[in-house]
Amino acid sequence: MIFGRSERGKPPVEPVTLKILVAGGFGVGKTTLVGAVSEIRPLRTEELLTEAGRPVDDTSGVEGKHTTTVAMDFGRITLREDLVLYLFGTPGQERFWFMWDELSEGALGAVVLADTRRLEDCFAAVDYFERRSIPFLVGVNCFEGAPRYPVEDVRQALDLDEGVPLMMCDARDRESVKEALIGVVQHAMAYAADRRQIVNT
Ligand SMILES: Nc1nc2c(ncn2[C@@H]2O[C@H](COP(=O)(O)OP(=O)(O)OP(=O)(O)O)[C@@H](O)[C@H]2O)c(=O)[nH]1
Ligand SMILES: [Mg+2]
Repeated sequence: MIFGRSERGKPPVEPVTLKILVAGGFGVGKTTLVGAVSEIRPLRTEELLTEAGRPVDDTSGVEGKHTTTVAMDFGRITLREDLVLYLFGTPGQERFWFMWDELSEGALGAVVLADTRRLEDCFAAVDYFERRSIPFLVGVNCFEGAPRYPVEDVRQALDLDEGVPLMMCDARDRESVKEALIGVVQHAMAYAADRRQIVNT
């Protein structure tokens, strides 16, 4: 780099940075998802699940889980040279939901993770983004041993609007997560374009 120019003579690109939320119910794999794709060491705010919390922390289905997010996860992924996503994982437990308003400030869109064994746990997140008109995509995190349903059935069970994309994913798999993130960005762009058209007509 000489005088701000790259060696090939092209001016350096200033990447567009977008903020994406990763939301959903307790233990659905939000922290796992951010960790799977982040190219920086993700910032985590995990606390141990304790005996005292047992009555309120329902770990059925994720018995191997020993910690929970109490504030947020933070990670970053460069999708293209000129497109960087900042990922903000929300805490799943209801008692930490006051963080969501703060985290959703300026967000372009969200991934709502769902677990087919506890689908109802993501209703609150779906509702949250619908109410605030924040575009979102539902990612069904395919845990081993969890029943698999056709996409259409899950969509119906969640009572999703037609325009909301839904896809199967694996929160531990970088490529799968990347695909979901690209899906959110595309959906959010299309959503913004639609809204502009409505405003202009
Ligand atoms: N088999 C399987 N296990 C997963 C998958 N995603 C997450 N896990 C496991 O499920 C547990 C829950 O993961 P977390 O990423 O902590 O969930 P979370 O949504 O961040 O949880 P909270 O922040 O407490 O709401 C962990 O023990 C993960 O190792 C998956 O796709 N498949
Ligand atoms: Mg978490």
